[in-house]
Amino acid sequence: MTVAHDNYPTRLDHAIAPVPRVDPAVWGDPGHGPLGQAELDSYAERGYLIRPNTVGEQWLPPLRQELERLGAELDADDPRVIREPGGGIRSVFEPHLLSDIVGEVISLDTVLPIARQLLRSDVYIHQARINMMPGFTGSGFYWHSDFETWHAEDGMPAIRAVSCSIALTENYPFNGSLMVMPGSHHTFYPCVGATPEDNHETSLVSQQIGVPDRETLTKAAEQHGIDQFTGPAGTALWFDANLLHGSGSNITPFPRSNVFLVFNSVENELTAPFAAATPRPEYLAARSYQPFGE
Ligand code: 6CS
Ligand code: FE
Repeated sequence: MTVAHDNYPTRLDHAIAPVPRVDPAVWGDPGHGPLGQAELDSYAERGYLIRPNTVGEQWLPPLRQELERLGAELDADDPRVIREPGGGIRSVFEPHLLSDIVGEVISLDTVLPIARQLLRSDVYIHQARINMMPGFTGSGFYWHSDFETWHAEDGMPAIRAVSCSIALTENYPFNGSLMVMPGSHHTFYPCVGATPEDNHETSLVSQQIGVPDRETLTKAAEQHGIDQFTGPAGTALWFDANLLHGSGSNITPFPRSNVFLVFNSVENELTAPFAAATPRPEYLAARSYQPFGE
């Protein structure tokens, strides 16, 4: 059996130097979708792109009502519902399968064509979630690369996935808005520490494994700086799977609720985990999917 070569070693027993990214940051060109050359160049360089009005005003009240409904209707012990230690809901996974309207957002002209263009292929939802970041109790997300987890624990071979985070409430500078290190996606930061069994049962609240050490984060922040994603509800932040990002806690009364749609290329389907004994559940990492119609 051929073992896929691992370009991105991580969860090691000793530290190794950062690894230059092997995969392109952008796979398509202006002829493949709605983004022009300038936007593609900016995304390739910085690892993210902000697109205002991705969902129009008319979508927001029904989407917010769906958040309320999902929070109220899902069983308390449903594993797709992650709760905040201080109370309230932190995340709901698979919202696109639980809510028709969230599912419809995926196929909007302002969403699906951009994912296909950036990844230059048909795409499927690797993971979708609503991060509620509730007022007063929203605890943050420590610095990490999503791809590091998706590679180590889900078996994602290449960096050919993109997240589309759509603000459902105003993302202010002060209510736990997403911070990114622009350009950090060009480097893969191997992490030290083996993946514990059933790691996702704790990592979705507080990620301890698969996060770069402070020296690495300090160098990355000094090299790249830190940008903050703020904007009105309806705005989308597209960001590369390997971009270092995180968010602070939210002690304001104003929730920062975003829906995250993670698109993976159909050319980049999951294999066996590269650094975990067993794959994570389907609601975190889809292994069966329906391609989207044209
Ligand atoms: O483990 C994951 O897949 C999730 N963890 C974080 C902190 N971001 C990406 C994703 O939601
Ligand atoms: Fe993340």
